[in-house]
Amino acid sequence: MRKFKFYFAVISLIAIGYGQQNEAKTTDNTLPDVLKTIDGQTVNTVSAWEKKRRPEVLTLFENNIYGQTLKNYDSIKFTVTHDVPNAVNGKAHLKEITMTVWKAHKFLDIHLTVFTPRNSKRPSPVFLLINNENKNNADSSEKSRNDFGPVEMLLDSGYAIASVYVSDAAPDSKETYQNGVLQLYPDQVTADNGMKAIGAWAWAASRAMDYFETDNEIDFNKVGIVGHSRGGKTALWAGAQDQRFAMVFSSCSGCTGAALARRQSGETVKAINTAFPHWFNNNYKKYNDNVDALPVDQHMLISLIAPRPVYTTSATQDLWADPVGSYLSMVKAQKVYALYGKHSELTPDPPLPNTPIINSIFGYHIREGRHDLTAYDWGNFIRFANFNYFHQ
Ligand code: GTR
Repeated sequence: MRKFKFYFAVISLIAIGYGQQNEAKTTDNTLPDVLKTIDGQTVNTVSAWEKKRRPEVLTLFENNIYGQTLKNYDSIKFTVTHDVPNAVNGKAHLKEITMTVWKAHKFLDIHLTVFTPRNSKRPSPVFLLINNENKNNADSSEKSRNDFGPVEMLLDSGYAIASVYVSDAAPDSKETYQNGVLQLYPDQVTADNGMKAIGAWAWAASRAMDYFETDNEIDFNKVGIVGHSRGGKTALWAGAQDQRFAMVFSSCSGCTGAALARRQSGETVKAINTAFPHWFNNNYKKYNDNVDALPVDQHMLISLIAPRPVYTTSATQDLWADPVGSYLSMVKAQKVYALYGKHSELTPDPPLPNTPIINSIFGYHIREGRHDLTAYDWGNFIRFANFNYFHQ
């Protein structure tokens, strides 16, 4: 154990050194202007943003990073396979649902677990967790719950919690990621701007949204999407594409999540494309050694979520995910929110550790500790949701 701690300390110091060294290299960066159209016009109204620039930015992200967003399928069916009216010591109605999507005589099953508070008289707001870790997180077996999907904490705060397991949509492996959503869309596998695993996970989250629209225990106008790390990247992309998500919560999402790519602090585009070639489309690899040529940066991804609230988190020991860059992308997205008259409480520089920004359209904290999604993070998500849903 002691040996493990020693190695952990050494690795953390190397990571900190690496992060700081990278930081120094990249403080002076130029970002693409989110409000300047490809033909050089400046956007200064909501209407010009929504009609012209927003679709342009969305297409740039599809073509250069995450792949196409596919909405065409023949049918979708929801089957409740397990129904427990009295789960979690009587606090929850638990349903396990199989979402079956058909396209061109092929089908795919994606599993969704939903706990709704039993004592609520009205449809409940819900947090949809992109479960990219243990299959048992927020699952129906009461023994296996943990802080990654703290069912009881959410129920006690009046929220439902649902979770969709990413491997149903795309196994997280460069060899087998095609064995899911992409079986319905085989052309995507070879297209340079084709959907890959993160696109498939976001697609699955949108199918969960389709389900929420049919469940009268859920308030489908109050669906927040939550993800950690690769799930946090997915949550941002899902929220950017599918405007039915009312809020986005992105934990330690780092490179190609909330962090600005041009800072090259911590994980770089080249590093992520090398380690995880199945996450993003082929075109993204062209920027491995030329990140400045990207027509977008991640503040523009957050801008696509406007005017909906966004909360991102970082952790003090997680310099690989570039805490500063993850904060600055929200700061830089503020000008799109300002078009809608939405002003945030973000300060120009990030706040100190464990000092969350909650009562604002953009939320943020940097937590003491490591790369993780914890009860501390969830507690702040609940406070942020309460503020933006009920006290605004
Ligand atoms: C890291 C990776 C990140 C992040 C994370 C995760 O090793 O470099 O991009 O997504 O893993 O998902 O756990």
